[in-house]
Amino acid sequence: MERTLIIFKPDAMNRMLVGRILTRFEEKGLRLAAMKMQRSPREQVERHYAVHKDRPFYSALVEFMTAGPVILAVLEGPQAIAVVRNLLGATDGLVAAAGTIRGDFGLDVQYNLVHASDAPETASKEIELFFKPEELITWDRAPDRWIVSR
Ligand code: IDP
Ligand code: MG
Repeated sequence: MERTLIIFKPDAMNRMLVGRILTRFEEKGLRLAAMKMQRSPREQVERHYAVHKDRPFYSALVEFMTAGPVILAVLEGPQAIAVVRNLLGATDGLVAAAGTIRGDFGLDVQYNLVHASDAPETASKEIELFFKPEELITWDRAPDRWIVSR
């Protein structure tokens, strides 16, 4: 089992796509371990995207991610990090494959709807940045025995 952090970005919130996108994750079989809505403090967004601080799009990205409330969630499942990245598709909605979330719902490289962790080390750092340990919930979900056989 792996956990990954996802953020419904302000464009997904304002375009009222959160429910439809969350449904994709649920339909895949991924299980929520945490979820909350917040206005992200600028400093937290800057830490989250620190790896991009020298890129030309960094300040616009921080502006975007603080332009309105977001929904944060932790999803879990086998290889959840790669599974969720595959569901999202390429960063740029213009080139993301049809059938992926970004490919189906977006046309933009910045406004690409959802963030998802890209590796185990970043996932645990990001979960720690946005959630307190007691906000993470381990639970038995009724259909799980029909979703994962191993
Ligand atoms: P990812 O979200 O697919 O991992 P990253 O390369 O890590 O993509 O970039 C982080 C975020 O920065 C993207 O999700 C997107 O919102 C924004 N971004 C990435 N590349 C560009 C760009 O070339 N122009 C404007 N914004 C960008
Ligand atoms: Mg990234």
